[in-house]
Amino acid sequence: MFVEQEVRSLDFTQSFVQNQQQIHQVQRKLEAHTGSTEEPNTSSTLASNSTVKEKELEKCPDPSPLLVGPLRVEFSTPVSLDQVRNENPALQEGGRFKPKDCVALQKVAIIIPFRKRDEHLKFWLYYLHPILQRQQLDYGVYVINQDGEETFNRAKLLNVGYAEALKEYDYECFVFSDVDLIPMDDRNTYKCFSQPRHLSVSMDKFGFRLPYNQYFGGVSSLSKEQYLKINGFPNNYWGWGGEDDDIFNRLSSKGMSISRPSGVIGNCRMIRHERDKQNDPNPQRFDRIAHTRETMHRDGINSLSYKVVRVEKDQLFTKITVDVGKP
Ligand SMILES: [Mn+2]
Repeated sequence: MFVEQEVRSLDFTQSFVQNQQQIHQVQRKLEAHTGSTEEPNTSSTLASNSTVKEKELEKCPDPSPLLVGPLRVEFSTPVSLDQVRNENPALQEGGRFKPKDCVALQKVAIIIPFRKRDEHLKFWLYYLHPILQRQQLDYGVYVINQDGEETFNRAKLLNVGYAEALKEYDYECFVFSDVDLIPMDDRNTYKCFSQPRHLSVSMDKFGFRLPYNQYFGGVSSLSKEQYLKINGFPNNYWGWGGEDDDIFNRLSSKGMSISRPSGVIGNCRMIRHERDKQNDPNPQRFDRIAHTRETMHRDGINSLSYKVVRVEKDQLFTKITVDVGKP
């Protein structure tokens, strides 16, 4: 069972200012380690080099000493991709990073279901890349873009992200994040725990509380083992809602419980937006949720089918455009 340390009461204004200074120090440290091009950017060379290095390097300390705590998060000033690229020079093609001085505790694929939310994605990249680097994770960012104009299918896109990320690298942990959710504290580590983790526990949208105890939406993490134990996620939730409750049902039917960060560590902000087109509430969701236990063994990663339309590699992310079919 996971027990998080109690959070001290903090003077937020003061700690923000302090944090900004610390962040700049950390950023300089990260930059000091880049600039060399000794490693050609091919996956086979990277893999063999890192095997040699990992024998010499020690494991990164847990928690990371680079963490600064509460963060200021706001969306009034737009950010550009070039700005984010310039501010994160340690990133490798495809939105990949691993710490240079120690072996990351986990290899984490971050999966973002996506369609026409470029403005949100910029904020996500702007805030998350520095946080994930300070958390000293060996990570990659995968934006899974649903092609076409059919009804949105969040959970199927998450399954696609799991499958596609594993084709690239030996990830052991998967963080599934909505594109519009930003953590307000970098101690909320985007990694996996002994139980499935719900990371977006106190969203501003819900008055910084859980909307209900079984809520598993927003941002969550599952180890590869936890994910396979539940046969991944459902592929047949078209439109808004229900798929997160289905995932919760899968987890609880397999005897797992939900781990969550405590106190202010779980605070996060959602970027305000109107409801997307082709993502109306799914009227079938209640009926589907009621039958998760019967359907989960035939509907999941074992029944996943899709077509990759396009793969784009940016310094900040790997964008995979997929045809997931229609209801
Ligand atoms: Mn939203």
